Amino acid sequence: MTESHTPIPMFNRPLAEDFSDADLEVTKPMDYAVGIEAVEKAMVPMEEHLGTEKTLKLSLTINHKKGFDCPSCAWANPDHSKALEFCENGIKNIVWDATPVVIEDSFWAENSLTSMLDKSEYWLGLQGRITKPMFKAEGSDHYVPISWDEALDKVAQSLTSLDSPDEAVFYTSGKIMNEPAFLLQLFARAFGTNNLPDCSNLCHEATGAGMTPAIGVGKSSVHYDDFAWSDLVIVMGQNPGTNHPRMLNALEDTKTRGGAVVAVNALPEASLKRYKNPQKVSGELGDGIKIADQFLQIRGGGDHHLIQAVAKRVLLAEQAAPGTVLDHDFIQTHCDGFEAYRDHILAVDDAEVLEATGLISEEIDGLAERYMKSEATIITWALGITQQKQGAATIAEIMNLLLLKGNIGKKGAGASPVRGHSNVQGDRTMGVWDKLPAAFAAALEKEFAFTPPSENGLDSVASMNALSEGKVKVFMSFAGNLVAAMSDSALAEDGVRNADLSVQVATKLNRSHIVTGKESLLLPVLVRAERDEQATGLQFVTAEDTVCRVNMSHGEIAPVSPDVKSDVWVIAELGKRVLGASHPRIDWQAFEDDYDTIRASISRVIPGFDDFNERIRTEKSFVLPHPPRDSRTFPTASGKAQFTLQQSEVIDVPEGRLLLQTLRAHDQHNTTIYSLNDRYRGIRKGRFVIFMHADDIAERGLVDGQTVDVFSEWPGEPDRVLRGYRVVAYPTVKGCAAMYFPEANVLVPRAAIDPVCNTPTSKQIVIRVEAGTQAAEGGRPIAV
Ligand SMILES: Nc1nc2c(c(=O)[nH]1)N[C@H]1C(S)=C(S)[C@@H](COP(=O)(O)OP(=O)(O)OC[C@H]3O[C@@H](n4cnc5c(=O)[nH]c(N)nc54)[C@H](O)[C@@H]3O)O[C@H]1N2
Ligand SMILES: Nc1nc2c(c(=O)[nH]1)N[C@H]1C(S)=C(S)[C@@H](COP(=O)(O)OP(=O)(O)OC[C@H]3O[C@@H](n4cnc5c(=O)[nH]c(N)nc54)[C@H](O)[C@@H]3O)O[C@H]1N2
Ligand code: SF4
Ligand SMILES: [Mo]
Repeated sequence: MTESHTPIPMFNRPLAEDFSDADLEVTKPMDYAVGIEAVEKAMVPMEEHLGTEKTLKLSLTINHKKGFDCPSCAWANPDHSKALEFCENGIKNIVWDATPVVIEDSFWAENSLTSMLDKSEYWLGLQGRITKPMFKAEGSDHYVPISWDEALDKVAQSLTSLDSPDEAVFYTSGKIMNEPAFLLQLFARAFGTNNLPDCSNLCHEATGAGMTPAIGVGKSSVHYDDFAWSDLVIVMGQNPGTNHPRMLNALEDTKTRGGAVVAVNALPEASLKRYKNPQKVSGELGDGIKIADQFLQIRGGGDHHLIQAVAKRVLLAEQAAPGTVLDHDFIQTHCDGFEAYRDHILAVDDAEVLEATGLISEEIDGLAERYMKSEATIITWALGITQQKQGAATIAEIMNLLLLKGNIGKKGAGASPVRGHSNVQGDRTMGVWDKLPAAFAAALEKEFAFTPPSENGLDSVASMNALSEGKVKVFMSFAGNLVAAMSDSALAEDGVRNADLSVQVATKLNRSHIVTGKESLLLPVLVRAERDEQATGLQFVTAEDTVCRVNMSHGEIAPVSPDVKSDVWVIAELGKRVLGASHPRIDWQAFEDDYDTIRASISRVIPGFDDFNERIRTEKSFVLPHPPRDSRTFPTASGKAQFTLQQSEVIDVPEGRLLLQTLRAHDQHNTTIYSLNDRYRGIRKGRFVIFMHADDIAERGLVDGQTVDVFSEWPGEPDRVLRGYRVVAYPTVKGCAAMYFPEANVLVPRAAIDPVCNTPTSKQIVIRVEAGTQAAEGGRPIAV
């Protein structure tokens, strides 16, 4: 295998040589997901790129008790694993990470930062692994190599010379594991700040905000096996075939045991129709299995009204035949607030529901019938629900509906948010949060003998706003790409340029490495598949999946370079330099040498991790306690599950405008673009497309395939524009359009947030589409 900095496209044969959208191909969307070709799509490039030996080693150890945790999504392993526990998109992530292609020194000399501003995320990622710490001096347009010692001394010096610890911000994504996450929050708090924004703020923040007031816990209340025992699974605002592919196995289990699946989505996603399980003969050779027994194609942002309308039908049926519909025992024994909730829901305006959802009454009747008949219902959701102005309110409403029939703490039933990054849930459990609950603060104080700051820190949106205002001097990021992932990315870029120092701890190049503070450091770390050797030997780390199971993970292959360190090592080295003298009870050297010492501290600080080291070694994985799930105990203020009253709101879309959602293509992981294809939606070799309903295209005097400009509007602000997009006629709801994230973040106004949890409303943007004159240029669309 050659090592060079020539980009080697991995999943896109024939290649999109010039990285432009000139060759875009559009075909009919598919009506099934996965199948044997999905495995081929992943395995052939894996073998070509990594060789047979690495391919075998990685594919047999991914998601296995003695192997490593898939770095892609947070979907759970079944309680009883099969020989092969991976999917096409997990493999893509691993090949992307474990590539032998590295960035050579000549690359940095040849490519100035300014010249790379024109490049796409796809191009940046294809350059290969970062293998050396790099430094960009103030006024310079190039990164140059720097030693680890010098790099870490620079960070330490910048941090210790700040006027206040709150001038520093430490961003993380859920790509980092429990052990580094625990150390990162410890470092920030011992340093004196709760400025710990994370990708959750942009993702599932609404889930915690909606669930916690209802049941006292903001995490999934189901076990993996509950899917098999469920009578009804309602999948809302989620595209499992692309973003959680092995969830289709769990839905197949539901169907096989006689349960039903209802999908609620703005788009007719292929995986919600049929699933061909590549590990079953019927999946490989036959038609596979039908997934959704009922599909509700909902208008963007209409889910809150839908849930209220279902609840109203349930309550009316109960009134008509008292004692036959609701779970009265559960409501009486375990819940508070039922009467007020009932009166509130009975007043729901039916006409408003139809307007907001775009559904017909019979469709809602059908779902309500299914819900009433089901003895055990699971509701799952993802970003179609959370990235809305009413995100937290909708989730609170989902909890109300579940409580009506006692669907919490019952076999086959529950609330199941399906999270994003593989360890995003674990990072929050480890305390990565801009808020610091009092009990967590007290436990940190007891363990490490310092008083953590009590005032809330900055979340992601607030951090970016503070950067724009020049209030953040040091911006440090682990495993993220915030300038691309953040709403109003043009504003985000200007903000980061205000920082004195930006520090990116990362594996491969992304936009946030090119758009920097005055000084900038790029610090290369191991990927999950690589072995992590420290002073006491080989280390392992842990991650928590979306159903609260903590899994062990050890890397299998040799690191790409000896200069690539672990996330733990980077934080511990910084800890020694910045806090070594002032915080003697924090033994950074011990943490760095032996990760068992980190887990020992976690077991004393965080409930549910008792005997962490022993249990993870003997059991390899264990499920964290969840009082509502385990014993119908509700850690709310009242000690009961709480019905809450949520106000619904119909989104105002002015005449002639459309409601835009921004979403993922099949060949991307967030801001990492594996190829320019989106197979299930029929898109090849291009990303600068806008999916629109045929009538919306015609009404604007446009034609399918035409080049357009897309403007987003926000009261009192100038329009944001992306030019040079291609119109694709697509079966969306009329009035609703879709474009790919992260490019479309140029259009998301910074002020567009869910007021409850400050999450950008990335699925709810008012836009105007006009005939365009310019084509997209090079790797990037033209943003004005
Ligand atoms: N391969 C791959 N896997 C991933 C990721 C990835 O980028 N690539 N990202 C990871 C991360 S961090 C996350 S958070 C998850 C994201 O997983 P998803 O939430 O599945 O991600 P999106 O692509 O944003 O898709 C959102 C879905 O919501 C639907 N939708 C949009 N608006 C509405 C609405 O108003 N109502 C309803 N009911 N539906 C709506 C869209 O049509 C789409 O199907 O995936 C994780 N897994
Ligand atoms: N418009 C719009 N915006 C969105 C969304 C949307 O749907 N629409 N989705 C939002 C969501 S759900 C999320 S989660 C965010 C995602 O935003 P982020 O989490 O900030 O972005 P990622 O693209 O996941 O960051 C990946 C980078 O992590 C680095 N990396 C990979 N593995 C490791 C590792 O093990 N250690 C370290 N230190 N670095 C590593 C690589 O360099 C890679 O470039 O975007 C959000 N933004
Ligand atoms: S479903 Fe998610 S965690 Fe599982 S193998 Fe696929 S990408 Fe990895
Ligand atoms: Mo996410």
